[in-house]
Amino acid sequence: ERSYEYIVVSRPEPSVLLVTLNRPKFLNALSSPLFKELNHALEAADKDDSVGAMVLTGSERAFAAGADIKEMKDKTYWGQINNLRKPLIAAVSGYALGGGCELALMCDIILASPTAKFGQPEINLGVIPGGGGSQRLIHAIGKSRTMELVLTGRNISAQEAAQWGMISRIVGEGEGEVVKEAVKMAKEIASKSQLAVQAGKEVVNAAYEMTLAEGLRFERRIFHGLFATNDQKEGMAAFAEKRNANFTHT
Ligand code: CO8
Repeated sequence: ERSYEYIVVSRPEPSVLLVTLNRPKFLNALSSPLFKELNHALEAADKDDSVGAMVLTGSERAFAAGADIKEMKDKTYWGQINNLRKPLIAAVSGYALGGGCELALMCDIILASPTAKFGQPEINLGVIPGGGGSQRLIHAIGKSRTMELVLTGRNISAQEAAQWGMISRIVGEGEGEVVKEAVKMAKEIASKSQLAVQAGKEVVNAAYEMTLAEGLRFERRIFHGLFATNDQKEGMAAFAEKRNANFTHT
């Protein structure tokens, strides 16, 4: 355990880790020290058997307004979030711009409050997205809309992001609603077989890297592999016996 300066880590449920970005004065601009702490906390939770799923959020005003423009030097620390085996849910309120939008896109599921604003304003700084935005947006919202965001730097509302399929859905009105909903979802995910959850995440993500034929073979192989687990036997027995499954994650 260590204490953090730029993030707040809590356990709103025994099985859920909540990470709150905490540089409110700078709209959670993603500095290297912040990113180091974020990576440290997420990696520790990924290894912690008591954590089933994670939620990442910011403040009401900003999820994150981008990489720290005033710093912008060593940016080699983004990759690690992609290596997490456990699901990470983004709960977005306010600005998710530039690196903040890219950080949300690195998460497995995005929930947003009605105040959320997404965008890739790098073009206004004389650069382009550098944290995967151009590539991940293509998968999420298609070419024309990605081009529009990347080339004009315009922000889109939560409403547009939902219509465009970039986020799962818009949650509630009240302050903190989106975090509550994300924690609820994380708790539900954490109640499943963690072997199946991690397998599900792995095969969905494989679609980014593989052809359809390769992806179908990969899915089939992982699916068959799960039949060697106790959780598969328990899950199917519980269904037949009309009771809740008691997964042991083995
Ligand atoms: N970096 C550093 N500081 C920031 C950032 C940022 N991205 N965003 C806001 N801040 C600071 C402001 O400078 C201000 O600080 P101060 O009080 O010392 O002046 C404070 O936060 C509050 O911000 P504002 O006063 O500007 O608040 P407003 O409500 O007026 O405006 C905006 C909010 C519209 C969000 C505005 O702050 C803004 O435009 N921010 C910058 C958005 C942006 O351009 N983001 C993209 C950054 S580039 C990037 O993310 C590239 C990622 C590359 C990843 C590479 C990986 C390898």
